[in-house]
Amino acid sequence: MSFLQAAPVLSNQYLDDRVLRSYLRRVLPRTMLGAIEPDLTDLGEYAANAWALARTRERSEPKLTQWDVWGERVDRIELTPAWLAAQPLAARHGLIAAGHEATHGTHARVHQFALVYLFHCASEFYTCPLAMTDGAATALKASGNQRLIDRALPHFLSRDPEQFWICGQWMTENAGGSDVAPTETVAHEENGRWRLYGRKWFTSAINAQAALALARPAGAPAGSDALALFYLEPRKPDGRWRNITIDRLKDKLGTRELPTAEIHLDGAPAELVGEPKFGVRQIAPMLNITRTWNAVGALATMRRCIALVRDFGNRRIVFGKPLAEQALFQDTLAGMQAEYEAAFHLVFFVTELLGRVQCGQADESQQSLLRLLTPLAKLWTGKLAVAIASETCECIGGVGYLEDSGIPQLLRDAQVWPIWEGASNVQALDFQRALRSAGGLQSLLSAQRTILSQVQASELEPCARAVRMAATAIAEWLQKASAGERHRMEAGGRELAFGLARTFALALLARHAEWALRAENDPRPGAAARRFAEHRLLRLKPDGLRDATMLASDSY
Ligand code: MFK
Repeated sequence: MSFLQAAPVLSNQYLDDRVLRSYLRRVLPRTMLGAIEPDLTDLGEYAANAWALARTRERSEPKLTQWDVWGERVDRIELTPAWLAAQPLAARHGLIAAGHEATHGTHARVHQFALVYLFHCASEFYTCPLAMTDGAATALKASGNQRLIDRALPHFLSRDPEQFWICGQWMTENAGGSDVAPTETVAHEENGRWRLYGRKWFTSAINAQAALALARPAGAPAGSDALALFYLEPRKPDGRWRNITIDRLKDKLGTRELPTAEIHLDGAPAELVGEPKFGVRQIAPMLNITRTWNAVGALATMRRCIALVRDFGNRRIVFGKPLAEQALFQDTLAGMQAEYEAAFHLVFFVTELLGRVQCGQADESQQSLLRLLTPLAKLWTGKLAVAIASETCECIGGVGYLEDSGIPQLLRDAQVWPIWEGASNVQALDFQRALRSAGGLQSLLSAQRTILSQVQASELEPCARAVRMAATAIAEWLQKASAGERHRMEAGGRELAFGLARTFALALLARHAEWALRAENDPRPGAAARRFAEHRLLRLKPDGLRDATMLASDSY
Protein backbone atom coordinates (compact mmCIF):
# COMPACT_ATOMS: atom_id res chain seq x y z
CA MET A 1 0.00 0.00 0.00
CA SER A 2 1.55 3.31 -1.03
CA PHE A 3 -0.21 5.88 1.14
CA LEU A 4 -2.43 6.00 4.18
CA GLN A 5 -3.92 9.04 5.82
CA ALA A 6 -3.38 9.29 9.56
CA ALA A 7 -6.42 10.01 11.73
CA PRO A 8 -6.19 12.96 14.12
CA VAL A 9 -5.56 11.92 17.71
CA LEU A 10 -6.38 13.79 20.91
CA SER A 11 -4.15 13.79 23.96
CA ASN A 12 -5.32 14.73 27.46
CA GLN A 13 -7.73 17.57 26.79
CA TYR A 14 -6.87 19.43 29.97
CA LEU A 15 -3.09 19.03 29.97
CA ASP A 16 -3.05 19.92 26.29
CA ASP A 17 -5.20 23.06 26.62
CA ARG A 18 -2.89 26.05 26.73
CA VAL A 19 -5.75 28.57 26.67
CA LEU A 20 -7.72 27.09 29.57
CA ARG A 21 -4.66 26.44 31.72
CA SER A 22 -3.19 29.88 31.20
CA TYR A 23 -6.55 31.47 32.05
CA LEU A 24 -6.99 29.39 35.22
CA ARG A 25 -3.47 30.32 36.38
CA ARG A 26 -4.42 33.99 36.08
CA VAL A 27 -7.81 33.96 37.76
CA LEU A 28 -7.69 31.23 40.42
CA PRO A 29 -5.76 31.22 43.68
CA ARG A 30 -2.80 28.82 43.38
CA THR A 31 -4.04 26.54 46.18
CA MET A 32 -7.46 26.23 44.60
CA LEU A 33 -5.99 25.39 41.22
CA GLY A 34 -3.81 22.74 42.84
CA ALA A 35 -6.86 21.26 44.52
CA ILE A 36 -9.01 21.04 41.38
CA GLU A 37 -6.35 20.07 38.83
CA PRO A 38 -6.49 16.30 39.45
CA ASP A 39 -10.21 16.40 38.61
CA LEU A 40 -9.66 18.52 35.51
CA THR A 41 -6.91 16.15 34.38
CA ASP A 42 -9.21 13.14 34.86
CA LEU A 43 -11.91 14.71 32.72
CA GLY A 44 -9.31 15.71 30.13
CA GLU A 45 -8.26 12.05 29.92
CA TYR A 46 -11.89 10.90 29.74
CA ALA A 47 -12.51 13.29 26.85
CA ALA A 48 -9.49 12.06 24.87
CA ASN A 49 -10.42 8.42 25.42
CA ALA A 50 -14.07 9.01 24.51
CA TRP A 51 -13.01 10.44 21.14
CA ALA A 52 -10.84 7.39 20.44
CA LEU A 53 -13.55 4.98 21.60
CA ALA A 54 -16.25 6.63 19.51
CA ARG A 55 -14.17 5.94 16.38
CA THR A 56 -14.15 2.20 17.10
CA ARG A 57 -17.80 1.49 17.78
CA GLU A 58 -21.14 1.82 16.04
CA ARG A 59 -22.95 5.00 16.89
CA SER A 60 -26.05 4.44 18.93
CA GLU A 61 -29.13 6.53 19.53
CA PRO A 62 -31.86 6.45 22.15
CA LYS A 63 -34.76 4.18 21.33
CA LEU A 64 -38.41 4.64 22.27
CA THR A 65 -40.61 1.56 22.79
CA GLN A 66 -44.18 2.70 23.18
CA TRP A 67 -45.98 -0.62 23.73
CA ASP A 68 -44.88 -3.78 25.45
CA VAL A 69 -45.55 -7.19 24.02
CA TRP A 70 -48.75 -7.56 26.14
CA GLY A 71 -50.27 -4.41 24.73
CA GLU A 72 -49.54 -2.07 27.63
CA ARG A 73 -48.42 1.50 26.90
CA VAL A 74 -44.96 1.75 28.45
CA ASP A 75 -43.06 4.53 26.62
CA ARG A 76 -39.69 3.06 27.59
CA ILE A 77 -36.54 4.88 26.48
CA GLU A 78 -33.21 3.12 26.08
CA LEU A 79 -30.26 5.48 26.42
CA THR A 80 -26.88 5.29 24.70
CA PRO A 81 -23.87 3.78 26.56
CA ALA A 82 -22.27 7.22 26.86
CA TRP A 83 -25.44 8.58 28.46
CA LEU A 84 -25.53 5.71 30.93
CA ALA A 85 -21.89 6.43 31.82
CA ALA A 86 -22.46 10.18 32.02
CA GLN A 87 -24.98 10.20 34.85
CA PRO A 88 -22.69 8.81 37.60
CA LEU A 89 -19.72 10.66 36.15
CA ALA A 90 -21.55 13.99 36.23
CA ALA A 91 -22.55 13.45 39.85
CA ARG A 92 -19.08 12.37 41.02
CA HIS A 93 -17.31 15.26 39.32
CA GLY A 94 -19.97 17.61 40.71
CA LEU A 95 -20.81 19.12 37.34
CA ILE A 96 -23.80 20.86 38.92
CA ALA A 97 -22.74 20.80 42.56
CA ALA A 98 -19.41 22.56 41.92
CA GLY A 99 -21.26 25.63 40.68
CA HIS A 100 -23.38 25.90 43.82
CA GLU A 101 -21.09 24.81 46.67
CA ALA A 102 -19.44 27.37 48.92
CA THR A 103 -15.98 25.69 48.93
CA HIS A 104 -14.45 27.95 46.30
CA GLY A 105 -16.57 31.04 46.96
CA THR A 106 -16.91 33.36 43.98
CA HIS A 107 -14.73 31.02 41.86
CA ALA A 108 -17.33 28.23 42.00
CA ARG A 109 -18.69 28.96 38.53
CA VAL A 110 -15.26 29.16 36.88
CA HIS A 111 -14.46 25.78 38.41
CA GLN A 112 -17.77 24.26 37.31
CA PHE A 113 -17.62 25.56 33.76
CA ALA A 114 -14.00 24.44 33.33
CA LEU A 115 -15.29 20.92 34.12
CA VAL A 116 -18.24 21.34 31.74
CA TYR A 117 -15.99 22.63 28.95
CA LEU A 118 -13.76 19.56 29.26
CA PHE A 119 -16.68 17.13 29.53
CA HIS A 120 -19.01 18.47 26.86
CA CYS A 121 -17.66 16.82 23.69
CA ALA A 122 -17.34 13.46 25.44
CA SER A 123 -20.84 13.66 26.89
CA GLU A 124 -22.98 13.13 23.78
CA PHE A 125 -24.93 16.20 24.90
CA TYR A 126 -25.62 14.90 28.38
CA THR A 127 -24.59 18.49 29.13
CA CYS A 128 -28.06 19.48 27.87
CA PRO A 129 -29.93 18.02 30.87
CA LEU A 130 -27.11 19.15 33.12
CA ALA A 131 -27.63 22.70 31.88
CA MET A 132 -31.36 22.49 32.51
CA THR A 133 -30.79 21.00 35.97
CA ASP A 134 -28.42 23.81 36.88
CA GLY A 135 -30.96 26.30 35.52
CA ALA A 136 -33.79 24.68 37.47
CA ALA A 137 -31.75 24.73 40.69
CA THR A 138 -31.09 28.42 40.14
CA ALA A 139 -34.74 29.22 39.33
CA LEU A 140 -36.01 27.29 42.36
CA LYS A 141 -33.55 29.09 44.64
CA ALA A 142 -34.74 32.42 43.22
CA SER A 143 -38.39 31.43 43.71
CA GLY A 144 -37.94 31.05 47.48
CA ASN A 145 -40.35 28.07 47.38
CA GLN A 146 -38.87 26.26 50.38
CA ARG A 147 -40.87 23.06 49.88
CA LEU A 148 -39.55 22.62 46.35
CA ILE A 149 -36.06 23.73 47.33
CA ASP A 150 -36.02 21.05 50.05
CA ARG A 151 -37.51 18.46 47.71
CA ALA A 152 -35.45 18.96 44.54
CA LEU A 153 -32.15 20.67 45.32
CA PRO A 154 -30.64 17.83 47.37
CA HIS A 155 -31.03 15.72 44.21
CA PHE A 156 -30.02 18.33 41.61
CA LEU A 157 -26.90 19.28 43.60
CA SER A 158 -25.94 15.80 44.75
CA ARG A 159 -22.50 14.27 44.18
CA ASP A 160 -23.93 10.83 44.90
CA PRO A 161 -24.95 9.04 41.67
CA GLU A 162 -27.75 7.23 43.55
CA GLN A 163 -29.30 10.52 44.63
CA PHE A 164 -28.52 12.67 41.58
CA TRP A 165 -31.45 13.81 39.40
CA ILE A 166 -31.63 15.73 36.16
CA CYS A 167 -34.38 18.20 35.30
CA GLY A 168 -36.13 19.12 32.02
CA GLN A 169 -37.40 22.46 30.78
CA TRP A 170 -40.81 22.17 29.12
CA MET A 171 -41.61 25.38 27.34
CA THR A 172 -41.82 24.88 23.61
CA GLU A 173 -45.19 24.05 22.06
CA ASN A 174 -46.42 23.66 18.49
CA ALA A 175 -47.63 27.23 18.49
CA GLY A 176 -44.55 28.84 19.96
CA GLY A 177 -40.87 28.44 20.76
CA SER A 178 -39.41 31.94 20.70
CA ASP A 179 -42.78 33.39 21.66
CA VAL A 180 -44.40 31.47 24.50
CA ALA A 181 -47.54 33.64 24.65
CA PRO A 182 -49.60 31.15 22.56
CA THR A 183 -48.90 28.33 25.07
CA GLU A 184 -51.90 26.00 25.06
CA THR A 185 -51.07 23.76 28.01
CA VAL A 186 -53.68 24.36 30.69
CA ALA A 187 -53.35 23.81 34.42
CA HIS A 188 -56.49 22.80 36.32
CA GLU A 189 -56.70 22.76 40.08
CA GLU A 190 -58.50 19.51 40.94
CA ASN A 191 -59.13 18.54 44.56
CA GLY A 192 -56.39 20.86 45.74
CA ARG A 193 -53.82 19.55 43.24
CA TRP A 194 -52.70 21.09 39.97
CA ARG A 195 -52.82 18.93 36.86
CA LEU A 196 -51.46 19.81 33.42
CA TYR A 197 -53.24 19.10 30.13
CA GLY A 198 -51.67 19.82 26.75
CA ARG A 199 -48.84 19.05 24.39
CA LYS A 200 -45.17 19.97 24.67
CA TRP A 201 -43.45 19.77 21.33
CA PHE A 202 -39.75 19.76 22.19
CA THR A 203 -38.83 18.28 25.55
CA SER A 204 -35.10 17.66 25.76
CA ALA A 205 -33.87 14.78 27.95
CA ILE A 206 -37.28 13.27 28.49
CA ASN A 207 -35.64 10.71 30.80
CA ALA A 208 -35.22 13.47 33.44
CA GLN A 209 -36.58 12.78 36.94
CA ALA A 210 -38.07 16.30 37.17
CA ALA A 211 -39.15 19.17 34.93
CA LEU A 212 -40.14 22.81 35.04
CA ALA A 213 -43.06 23.59 32.73
CA LEU A 214 -45.02 26.64 31.65
CA ALA A 215 -48.81 26.31 31.61
CA ARG A 216 -51.83 28.59 31.70
CA PRO A 217 -54.04 28.21 34.78
CA ALA A 218 -57.61 27.50 33.63
CA GLY A 219 -59.54 30.74 33.20
CA ALA A 220 -56.43 32.93 33.07
CA PRO A 221 -56.28 35.50 30.27
CA ALA A 222 -54.26 35.16 27.06
CA GLY A 223 -50.66 36.36 26.82
CA SER A 224 -47.38 35.37 28.40
CA ASP A 225 -47.80 37.22 31.71
CA ALA A 226 -50.67 34.89 32.61
CA LEU A 227 -48.53 31.75 32.27
CA ALA A 228 -47.48 30.04 35.48
CA LEU A 229 -44.40 27.97 36.24
CA PHE A 230 -44.88 24.40 37.48
CA TYR A 231 -42.59 21.71 38.89
CA LEU A 232 -43.26 18.08 37.96
CA GLU A 233 -41.84 14.66 38.64
CA PRO A 234 -43.01 12.95 35.45
CA ARG A 235 -42.59 9.33 36.55
CA LYS A 236 -43.59 7.26 39.56
CA PRO A 237 -40.88 5.54 41.62
CA ASP A 238 -41.52 2.34 39.61
CA GLY A 239 -40.73 4.21 36.37
CA ARG A 240 -44.30 4.48 35.04
CA TRP A 241 -45.33 7.84 33.62
CA ARG A 242 -47.73 10.04 35.53
CA ASN A 243 -50.44 10.74 32.95
CA ILE A 244 -47.88 11.54 30.27
CA THR A 245 -47.42 9.82 26.92
CA ILE A 246 -44.38 10.06 24.66
CA ASP A 247 -45.60 10.56 21.11
CA ARG A 248 -42.22 10.23 19.45
CA LEU A 249 -38.54 11.07 19.66
CA LYS A 250 -37.45 13.85 17.32
CA ASP A 251 -35.46 13.04 14.20
CA LYS A 252 -32.81 15.77 14.47
CA LEU A 253 -29.95 17.05 12.34
CA GLY A 254 -27.56 16.60 15.28
CA THR A 255 -27.59 15.96 19.05
CA ARG A 256 -28.99 12.58 18.08
CA GLU A 257 -27.90 10.87 21.29
CA LEU A 258 -30.10 13.24 23.27
CA PRO A 259 -33.68 11.94 23.69
CA THR A 260 -35.83 14.90 22.65
CA ALA A 261 -39.52 14.05 22.72
CA GLU A 262 -42.96 15.24 21.75
CA ILE A 263 -45.26 14.54 24.68
CA HIS A 264 -48.89 14.72 25.74
CA LEU A 265 -49.85 15.74 29.24
CA ASP A 266 -53.18 14.29 30.28
CA GLY A 267 -53.58 15.39 33.86
CA ALA A 268 -49.91 15.20 34.87
CA PRO A 269 -49.66 16.23 38.54
CA ALA A 270 -47.65 19.40 39.07
CA GLU A 271 -46.83 21.94 41.74
CA LEU A 272 -46.82 25.70 41.40
CA VAL A 273 -43.35 27.21 41.77
CA GLY A 274 -44.55 30.71 42.64
CA GLU A 275 -47.70 32.75 42.11
CA PRO A 276 -50.08 31.42 39.43
CA LYS A 277 -48.86 33.95 36.84
CA PHE A 278 -45.64 35.64 35.66
CA GLY A 279 -44.11 32.22 34.91
CA VAL A 280 -41.76 33.67 32.27
CA ARG A 281 -40.23 35.97 34.86
CA GLN A 282 -39.84 32.96 37.18
CA ILE A 283 -38.17 30.76 34.56
CA ALA A 284 -35.85 33.57 33.35
CA PRO A 285 -33.04 32.65 35.82
CA MET A 286 -33.07 29.18 34.26
CA LEU A 287 -32.80 30.64 30.74
CA ASN A 288 -29.80 32.74 31.69
CA ILE A 289 -28.01 29.72 33.17
CA THR A 290 -28.74 27.44 30.20
CA ARG A 291 -27.57 30.21 27.84
CA THR A 292 -24.28 30.30 29.71
CA TRP A 293 -23.98 26.51 29.35
CA ASN A 294 -24.79 26.96 25.68
CA ALA A 295 -21.88 29.37 25.30
CA VAL A 296 -19.54 27.02 27.17
CA GLY A 297 -20.66 24.08 25.01
CA ALA A 298 -20.14 26.09 21.83
CA LEU A 299 -16.67 27.00 23.06
CA ALA A 300 -15.93 23.32 23.77
CA THR A 301 -16.97 22.52 20.18
CA MET A 302 -14.53 25.14 18.84
CA ARG A 303 -11.71 23.84 21.01
CA ARG A 304 -12.38 20.25 19.91
CA CYS A 305 -12.40 21.25 16.23
CA ILE A 306 -9.16 23.20 16.52
CA ALA A 307 -7.43 20.42 18.47
CA LEU A 308 -8.33 17.97 15.69
CA VAL A 309 -7.24 20.31 12.90
CA ARG A 310 -3.93 21.07 14.64
CA ASP A 311 -3.14 17.42 15.10
CA PHE A 312 -4.20 16.59 11.55
CA GLY A 313 -2.01 19.39 10.23
CA ASN A 314 1.05 17.71 11.73
CA ARG A 315 0.21 14.33 10.24
CA ARG A 316 -1.08 15.15 6.78
CA ILE A 317 1.62 15.56 4.12
CA VAL A 318 0.72 17.55 1.00
CA PHE A 319 2.99 19.00 -1.65
CA GLY A 320 5.91 17.31 0.10
CA LYS A 321 5.53 18.64 3.64
CA PRO A 322 3.09 18.60 6.57
CA LEU A 323 0.07 20.86 6.23
CA ALA A 324 1.15 22.51 9.48
CA GLU A 325 4.21 23.92 7.67
CA GLN A 326 2.19 25.45 4.82
CA ALA A 327 1.58 29.18 5.03
CA LEU A 328 -2.05 29.22 3.98
CA PHE A 329 -3.00 26.39 6.31
CA GLN A 330 -1.19 28.20 9.13
CA ASP A 331 -3.09 31.38 8.34
CA THR A 332 -6.45 29.58 8.29
CA LEU A 333 -5.74 27.90 11.60
CA ALA A 334 -4.47 31.14 13.16
CA GLY A 335 -7.73 32.84 12.19
CA MET A 336 -9.77 30.10 13.87
CA GLN A 337 -7.53 30.14 16.95
CA ALA A 338 -7.81 33.92 17.35
CA GLU A 339 -11.62 33.83 17.17
CA TYR A 340 -11.78 30.95 19.64
CA GLU A 341 -9.38 32.60 22.11
CA ALA A 342 -11.38 35.82 22.11
CA ALA A 343 -14.62 33.88 22.58
CA PHE A 344 -13.00 31.87 25.39
CA HIS A 345 -12.24 34.99 27.41
CA LEU A 346 -15.73 36.42 26.94
CA VAL A 347 -17.44 33.21 28.01
CA PHE A 348 -15.27 32.60 31.05
CA PHE A 349 -15.61 36.25 32.07
CA VAL A 350 -19.38 35.66 32.13
CA THR A 351 -18.81 32.67 34.44
CA GLU A 352 -16.67 34.86 36.73
CA LEU A 353 -19.48 37.41 36.94
CA LEU A 354 -22.06 34.71 37.58
CA GLY A 355 -19.99 33.42 40.50
CA ARG A 356 -19.75 36.89 42.01
CA VAL A 357 -23.45 37.63 41.54
CA GLN A 358 -24.61 34.37 43.10
CA CYS A 359 -22.34 34.90 46.13
CA GLY A 360 -23.84 38.36 46.63
CA GLN A 361 -20.44 39.94 45.93
CA ALA A 362 -21.35 41.86 42.80
CA ASP A 363 -22.35 45.50 42.83
CA GLU A 364 -25.25 46.78 40.75
CA SER A 365 -23.08 47.51 37.76
CA GLN A 366 -21.61 43.98 37.74
CA GLN A 367 -25.12 42.56 37.94
CA SER A 368 -26.13 44.65 34.92
CA LEU A 369 -22.99 43.58 33.13
CA LEU A 370 -23.84 39.91 33.62
CA ARG A 371 -27.38 40.48 32.36
CA LEU A 372 -26.01 42.26 29.25
CA LEU A 373 -23.18 39.87 28.45
CA THR A 374 -25.11 36.59 28.80
CA PRO A 375 -27.17 36.93 25.57
CA LEU A 376 -24.14 38.43 23.79
CA ALA A 377 -21.95 35.46 24.66
CA LYS A 378 -24.68 32.99 23.69
CA LEU A 379 -25.36 34.70 20.37
CA TRP A 380 -21.78 35.11 19.19
CA THR A 381 -20.38 31.73 20.31
CA GLY A 382 -23.33 29.85 18.80
CA LYS A 383 -22.66 31.23 15.34
CA LEU A 384 -18.89 31.00 15.71
CA ALA A 385 -18.99 27.32 16.65
CA VAL A 386 -20.81 26.51 13.39
CA ALA A 387 -18.30 28.51 11.33
CA ILE A 388 -15.35 26.80 13.00
CA ALA A 389 -16.90 23.33 12.68
CA SER A 390 -17.53 24.00 8.99
CA GLU A 391 -13.93 25.16 8.49
CA THR A 392 -12.79 22.02 10.30
CA CYS A 393 -14.54 19.76 7.78
CA GLU A 394 -12.82 21.71 5.04
CA CYS A 395 -9.36 21.60 6.67
CA ILE A 396 -9.60 17.84 6.97
CA GLY A 397 -10.82 17.61 3.39
CA GLY A 398 -12.64 14.62 1.89
CA VAL A 399 -12.29 12.50 5.00
CA GLY A 400 -13.67 15.39 7.04
CA TYR A 401 -16.86 14.96 4.99
CA LEU A 402 -17.15 11.26 5.81
CA GLU A 403 -19.41 10.22 8.66
CA ASP A 404 -17.10 7.69 10.26
CA SER A 405 -14.33 10.25 10.67
CA GLY A 406 -16.54 11.84 13.37
CA ILE A 407 -16.04 15.29 11.81
CA PRO A 408 -19.46 15.79 10.13
CA GLN A 409 -21.09 15.06 13.47
CA LEU A 410 -19.24 18.02 14.97
CA LEU A 411 -20.79 20.27 12.32
CA ARG A 412 -24.29 18.84 12.64
CA ASP A 413 -24.12 19.05 16.43
CA ALA A 414 -22.73 22.59 16.31
CA GLN A 415 -25.79 23.79 14.42
CA VAL A 416 -27.81 23.44 17.61
CA TRP A 417 -25.85 26.17 19.44
CA PRO A 418 -27.41 29.13 17.60
CA ILE A 419 -30.91 27.60 17.89
CA TRP A 420 -31.21 26.17 21.39
CA GLU A 421 -32.22 28.34 24.26
CA GLY A 422 -33.39 31.10 21.97
CA ALA A 423 -32.08 31.60 18.43
CA SER A 424 -29.67 34.41 17.59
CA ASN A 425 -32.41 36.95 16.95
CA VAL A 426 -34.05 36.11 20.28
CA GLN A 427 -30.69 36.78 21.97
CA ALA A 428 -30.29 40.05 20.08
CA LEU A 429 -33.74 41.14 21.24
CA ASP A 430 -33.10 39.90 24.76
CA PHE A 431 -29.95 42.02 24.78
CA GLN A 432 -32.11 45.05 23.93
CA ARG A 433 -34.54 44.04 26.70
CA ALA A 434 -31.54 43.92 29.04
CA LEU A 435 -30.33 47.31 27.79
CA ARG A 436 -33.67 48.80 28.79
CA SER A 437 -33.77 47.17 32.24
CA ALA A 438 -30.06 47.71 32.99
CA GLY A 439 -30.29 51.40 32.15
CA GLY A 440 -28.26 51.31 28.95
CA LEU A 441 -24.75 50.38 28.01
CA GLN A 442 -23.03 52.20 30.83
CA SER A 443 -21.94 49.18 32.87
CA LEU A 444 -20.56 47.49 29.75
CA LEU A 445 -18.64 50.47 28.46
CA SER A 446 -17.21 51.37 31.82
CA ALA A 447 -16.10 47.75 32.48
CA GLN A 448 -14.53 47.73 29.01
CA ARG A 449 -12.58 50.91 29.80
CA THR A 450 -11.36 49.46 33.11
CA ILE A 451 -10.23 46.25 31.42
CA LEU A 452 -8.49 48.20 28.68
CA SER A 453 -6.69 50.39 31.19
CA GLN A 454 -4.79 47.25 32.24
CA VAL A 455 -3.39 46.82 28.73
CA GLN A 456 -0.05 48.66 28.65
CA ALA A 457 2.33 46.67 26.45
CA SER A 458 3.22 48.48 23.23
CA GLU A 459 2.70 45.31 21.17
CA LEU A 460 -0.92 45.28 22.33
CA GLU A 461 -1.59 48.89 21.37
CA PRO A 462 -3.28 47.93 18.06
CA CYS A 463 -5.76 45.88 20.10
CA ALA A 464 -6.52 48.71 22.51
CA ARG A 465 -6.93 51.09 19.55
CA ALA A 466 -9.34 48.69 17.80
CA VAL A 467 -11.47 48.45 20.96
CA ARG A 468 -11.59 52.24 21.39
CA MET A 469 -12.52 52.82 17.75
CA ALA A 470 -15.24 50.17 17.83
CA ALA A 471 -16.64 51.57 21.09
CA THR A 472 -16.88 55.03 19.54
CA ALA A 473 -18.58 53.70 16.41
CA ILE A 474 -21.07 51.70 18.49
CA ALA A 475 -21.88 54.68 20.72
CA GLU A 476 -22.50 56.86 17.63
CA TRP A 477 -24.67 54.21 16.00
CA LEU A 478 -26.66 53.70 19.20
CA GLN A 479 -27.25 57.39 19.64
CA LYS A 480 -28.71 57.65 16.15
CA ALA A 481 -30.64 54.39 16.27
CA SER A 482 -32.18 54.93 19.69
CA ALA A 483 -33.23 58.44 18.78
CA GLY A 484 -35.16 57.05 15.79
CA GLU A 485 -37.99 54.60 15.57
CA ARG A 486 -37.78 51.33 17.48
CA HIS A 487 -37.56 49.23 14.31
CA ARG A 488 -34.13 50.76 13.60
CA MET A 489 -32.69 49.46 16.84
CA GLU A 490 -34.35 46.13 16.23
CA ALA A 491 -33.17 45.75 12.63
CA GLY A 492 -29.61 46.49 13.68
CA GLY A 493 -29.93 44.25 16.73
CA ARG A 494 -27.89 41.33 15.52
CA GLU A 495 -24.98 43.36 14.29
CA LEU A 496 -25.03 45.52 17.40
CA ALA A 497 -24.88 42.41 19.57
CA PHE A 498 -22.13 40.76 17.52
CA GLY A 499 -20.12 43.99 17.47
CA LEU A 500 -20.37 44.49 21.22
CA ALA A 501 -19.54 40.86 21.95
CA ARG A 502 -16.47 40.93 19.70
CA THR A 503 -15.24 44.28 21.00
CA PHE A 504 -15.60 43.31 24.65
CA ALA A 505 -13.94 39.95 23.93
CA LEU A 506 -10.97 41.72 22.35
CA ALA A 507 -10.53 43.88 25.45
CA LEU A 508 -10.58 40.75 27.64
CA LEU A 509 -8.17 38.85 25.39
CA ALA A 510 -5.78 41.81 25.32
CA ARG A 511 -5.87 42.03 29.12
CA HIS A 512 -5.06 38.33 29.37
CA ALA A 513 -2.29 38.78 26.81
CA GLU A 514 -0.77 41.55 28.94
CA TRP A 515 -0.73 39.22 31.95
CA ALA A 516 0.68 36.31 29.93
CA LEU A 517 3.51 38.49 28.64
CA ARG A 518 4.42 39.91 32.02
CA ALA A 519 3.79 36.93 34.30
CA GLU A 520 4.82 34.05 32.05
CA ASN A 521 6.69 35.60 29.15
CA ASP A 522 4.15 33.91 26.87
CA PRO A 523 3.59 35.85 23.61
CA ARG A 524 0.85 33.56 22.23
CA PRO A 525 -2.26 35.24 23.69
CA GLY A 526 -0.86 38.56 22.42
CA ALA A 527 -0.48 37.13 18.93
CA ALA A 528 -4.08 35.89 19.10
CA ALA A 529 -5.27 39.31 20.28
CA ARG A 530 -3.48 41.14 17.45
CA ARG A 531 -4.84 38.72 14.89
CA PHE A 532 -8.37 39.05 16.29
CA ALA A 533 -8.05 42.85 16.20
CA GLU A 534 -7.33 42.58 12.47
CA HIS A 535 -10.59 40.69 11.93
CA ARG A 536 -13.64 42.79 11.43
CA LEU A 537 -15.19 43.72 14.77
CA LEU A 538 -18.27 45.57 13.53
CA ARG A 539 -20.72 45.31 10.67
CA LEU A 540 -23.26 47.88 11.82
CA LYS A 541 -25.69 48.97 9.14
CA PRO A 542 -25.86 52.75 8.99
CA ASP A 543 -29.54 52.86 8.31
CA GLY A 544 -31.62 50.27 10.16
CA LEU A 545 -34.27 48.74 7.96
CA ARG A 546 -33.13 50.07 4.57
CA ASP A 547 -33.25 46.52 3.18
CA ALA A 548 -37.00 46.26 3.71
CA THR A 549 -37.56 47.52 0.15
CA MET A 550 -35.74 44.49 -1.16
CA LEU A 551 -38.17 42.19 0.65
CA ALA A 552 -41.35 44.09 -0.22
CA SER A 553 -42.57 41.58 -2.76
CA ASP A 554 -41.16 38.47 -4.31
CA SER A 555 -43.48 38.34 -7.31
CA TYR A 556 -42.97 39.91 -10.73
C1 MFK B 1 -24.75 22.47 27.00
C2 MFK B 1 -26.22 22.58 26.66
C3 MFK B 1 -26.81 23.89 26.92
C4 MFK B 1 -28.21 24.18 26.55
C5 MFK B 1 -29.22 23.13 26.79
C6 MFK B 1 -30.60 23.64 26.78
C7 MFK B 1 -31.59 22.67 26.29
C8 MFK B 1 -33.00 23.15 26.43
C9 MFK B 1 -33.76 23.05 25.18
C10 MFK B 1 -34.88 24.04 25.22
O1 MFK B 1 -35.73 24.01 26.06
S1 MFK B 1 -34.82 25.20 24.02
C11 MFK B 1 -36.21 26.26 24.35
C12 MFK B 1 -35.79 27.39 25.13
N1 MFK B 1 -36.74 28.47 24.92
C13 MFK B 1 -36.33 29.71 24.95
O2 MFK B 1 -35.16 30.00 25.17
C14 MFK B 1 -37.38 30.76 24.74
C15 MFK B 1 -36.90 31.79 23.76
N2 MFK B 1 -37.74 32.98 23.89
C16 MFK B 1 -37.40 33.99 24.75
O3 MFK B 1 -36.40 33.95 25.45
C17 MFK B 1 -38.34 35.14 24.79
O4 MFK B 1 -37.58 36.30 24.89
C18 MFK B 1 -39.31 35.04 26.00
C19 MFK B 1 -40.07 33.70 25.97
C20 MFK B 1 -38.59 35.15 27.34
C21 MFK B 1 -40.29 36.18 25.81
O5 MFK B 1 -41.32 36.12 26.78
P1 MFK B 1 -42.28 37.35 27.00
O6 MFK B 1 -43.14 37.02 28.19
O7 MFK B 1 -42.94 37.73 25.75
O8 MFK B 1 -41.24 38.49 27.38
P2 MFK B 1 -41.33 39.77 28.30
O9 MFK B 1 -42.74 40.17 28.54
O10 MFK B 1 -40.40 40.77 27.70
O11 MFK B 1 -40.68 39.27 29.66
C22 MFK B 1 -41.42 38.72 30.72
C23 MFK B 1 -40.57 38.91 31.99
O12 MFK B 1 -39.44 38.04 31.94
C24 MFK B 1 -40.01 40.31 32.12
O13 MFK B 1 -39.89 40.55 33.52
P3 MFK B 1 -40.83 41.63 34.28
O14 MFK B 1 -42.21 41.06 34.16
O15 MFK B 1 -40.30 41.65 35.67
O16 MFK B 1 -40.67 42.92 33.53
C25 MFK B 1 -38.63 40.19 31.53
O17 MFK B 1 -37.74 41.16 31.99
C26 MFK B 1 -38.25 38.82 32.04
N3 MFK B 1 -37.22 38.21 31.21
C27 MFK B 1 -37.36 37.73 29.96
N4 MFK B 1 -36.20 37.23 29.54
C28 MFK B 1 -35.30 37.40 30.55
C29 MFK B 1 -35.97 38.03 31.62
N5 MFK B 1 -35.37 38.33 32.77
C30 MFK B 1 -34.07 38.01 32.91
N6 MFK B 1 -33.38 37.42 31.92
C31 MFK B 1 -33.94 37.08 30.75
N7 MFK B 1 -33.24 36.48 29.80
